[in-house]
Amino acid sequence: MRLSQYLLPTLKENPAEAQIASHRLMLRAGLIRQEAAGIYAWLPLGLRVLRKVERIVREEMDRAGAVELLMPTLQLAELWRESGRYDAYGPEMLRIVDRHERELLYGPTNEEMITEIFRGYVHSYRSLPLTLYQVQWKFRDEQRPRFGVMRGREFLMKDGYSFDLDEASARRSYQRMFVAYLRMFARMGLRAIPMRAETGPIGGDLSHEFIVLAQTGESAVYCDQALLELPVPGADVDYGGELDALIAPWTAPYAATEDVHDAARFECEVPLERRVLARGIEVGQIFYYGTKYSLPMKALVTGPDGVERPVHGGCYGVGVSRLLGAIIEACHDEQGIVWPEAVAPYRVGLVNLKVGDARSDAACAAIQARLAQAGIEVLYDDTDERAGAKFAKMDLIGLPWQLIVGPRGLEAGTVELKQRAGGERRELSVEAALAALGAAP
Ligand code: 5CA
Repeated sequence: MRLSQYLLPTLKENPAEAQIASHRLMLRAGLIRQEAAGIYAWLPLGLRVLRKVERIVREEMDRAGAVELLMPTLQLAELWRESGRYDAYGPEMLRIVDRHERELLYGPTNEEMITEIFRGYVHSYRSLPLTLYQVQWKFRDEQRPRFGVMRGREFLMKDGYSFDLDEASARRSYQRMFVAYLRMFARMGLRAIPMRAETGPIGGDLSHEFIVLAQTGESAVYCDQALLELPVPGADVDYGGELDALIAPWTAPYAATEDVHDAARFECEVPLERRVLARGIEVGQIFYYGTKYSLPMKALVTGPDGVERPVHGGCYGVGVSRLLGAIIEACHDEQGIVWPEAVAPYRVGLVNLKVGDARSDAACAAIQARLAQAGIEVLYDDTDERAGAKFAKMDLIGLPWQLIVGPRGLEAGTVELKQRAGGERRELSVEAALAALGAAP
């Protein structure tokens, strides 16, 4: 992609309304634009990151055996009256009336709708367990939308829902999601720690929040240092097998958000030198809620004994748009964002220091073609800005690699390869630079 034909509205100054680094950098790097309080347009560069995060989420959900579908953003109020949540949900729910005076709402979550879909098709234990998920926009009319995409009103969520015949089987579905979550956040370059949590308006008796430690996090959290060092399960995890042994090291050490924190237990169980008192960002939450929705909504399945019973459910949320904020909080420096490779909008930024110089233009065009051939995503700065501005912009948008090409270097037969993380620079021949990026001849 050529920058001269792109939309990348970067800002030199810090926007006054942004209080935390990720919000500042998302606005400055031209990733998002605020359209209303807590409502954002995703600009081209931001959308690319959002798509990469979504992709990792999908890959790990699919690996764990979940099946994707897509539900509408608008739902009938009737459906929520069945579960009793229409009135209970309060002012966070955006309520809408259509031209036929029918009451609708913009979904803040989808337990009711997925239960309605499930009961329409599934009636036997033979079809269980079943875990369905979607990646869809949600709306919650938060009283204080803030910190950009961290607490938005419209936000992108991955919401998954499991259906099982009994509690024991439902707990296994919960465990599969638990492991999938450990993997997906690690792949994005984050360490997310599962912490016991309250269930709130979703309901149920078992819940974990997945928390990324960050000074700017919204909640205070308490945990054992051991959780910061545990290895994350590999891609070869057997989701069909027993997951107890894999999960135990993550659930045994103390970890709790402030809502459920027990200071006496914390001090008794965790030696002083291993106590972590920090703030955290909740990037996901999982719940087992049993028959909370299947009972009132009559989602019944027949067991092997021929007896009908309400299906056992759990739900599994990931804050997909919030994750961009969390990743930036964890991965930035004074100059800007430092994207982990797995979610970077482009892998390489190609900088032409002298656009209009025939030799530089030709070298850049050839490099761009070679990178494209090797399937490496490249953003080519072919604008006529001065070098200093180009360098600052590349550092701000945080692509993992910068390939800097100018007449002086070409004269000597070299280009410069800079790694954004750490800032290491190397003068290399074009071929060596391409090889270093994985684009061998
Ligand atoms: N029904 C369940 C999960 S399927 C649910 O709604 N869970 S939740 O309320 O915990 O939301 C799931 C995730 O969405 C949260 O962990 C958080 O990462 C993200 N999220 C929640 N509210 C917001 C918001 N206002 N802005 C951005 N992300 C949010």
